Amino acid sequence: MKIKLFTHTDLDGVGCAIIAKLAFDEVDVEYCNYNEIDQKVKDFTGLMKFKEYDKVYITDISVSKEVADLIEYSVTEKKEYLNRYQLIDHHATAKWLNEYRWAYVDDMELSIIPGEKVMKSSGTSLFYNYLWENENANLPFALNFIEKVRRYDTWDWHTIHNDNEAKRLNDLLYLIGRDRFVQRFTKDTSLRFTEGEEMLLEIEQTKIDKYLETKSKQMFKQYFGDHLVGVVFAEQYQSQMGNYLALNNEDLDYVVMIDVGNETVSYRGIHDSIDLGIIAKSFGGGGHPKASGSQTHSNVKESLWRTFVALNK
Ligand SMILES: [Mn+2]
Repeated sequence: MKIKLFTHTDLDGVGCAIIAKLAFDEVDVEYCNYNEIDQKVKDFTGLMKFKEYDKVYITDISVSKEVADLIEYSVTEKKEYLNRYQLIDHHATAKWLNEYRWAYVDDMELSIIPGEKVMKSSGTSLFYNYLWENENANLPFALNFIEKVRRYDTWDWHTIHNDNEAKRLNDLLYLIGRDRFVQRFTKDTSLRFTEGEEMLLEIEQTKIDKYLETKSKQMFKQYFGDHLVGVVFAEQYQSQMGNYLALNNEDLDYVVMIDVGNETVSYRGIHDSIDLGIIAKSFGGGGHPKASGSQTHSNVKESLWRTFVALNK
């Protein structure tokens, strides 16, 4: 089977790439950010590139209504294309896509923990279970790897399990890079870190601790509507930082991390009463109630410069 995979760039999206490579012989992976996915899938579909593949998967990320309609229109042209696309996502903000027969979006799934019925889902776990049930794929047993990815992505590692291994798995991805990470876990899905990996992780943790401390000092507090928001400019470790800052500043409703260089904004919170998925959506982004993201405007860098010049005149 020749597979095309559009997947997200984070650990959960990369986890989907690993699952695809475990399940199929030939996989063309395209990693996409929220701001790229629509254009990439649109071009691919518009140029009828799906004809070159047995199956096209879109995992851990979703497409706009316009692109969804384009897919729908393209696959109904011929009967053989009807099942060519499959989108699998776990972001609650994408649930509306379930009206398309090729989309499967669920933010919850059956729990692997005895006594608990449901748990938050992840792209990787939904994709693995989907392939297991629907594609008869020859998948190895990778439950531990999948569960660590899920725990990291849903932040369950922190809020429920206190599972540092899940966090270290994510650290390792950014330390060794996407391609090496995919290669490493396609070969061996076990989480026994090698001596070299252990050392990298240890050095990294020292760096992270220092960075969080610095950013904590740089953060400023601002009202946005009724909410008191902590704002920080940061280019790294947004997930850990958001959680760290939210936990250490109980007066804050949530934390906003702006990465000017990459033109991204991350929202993190710990309060049940605030849905950051909705707040990010109002800025053209999306995500979960306690962790979401959007893009900055592409002229933010220039406006910062202009403001700086104006203020110093
Ligand atoms: Mn995910």
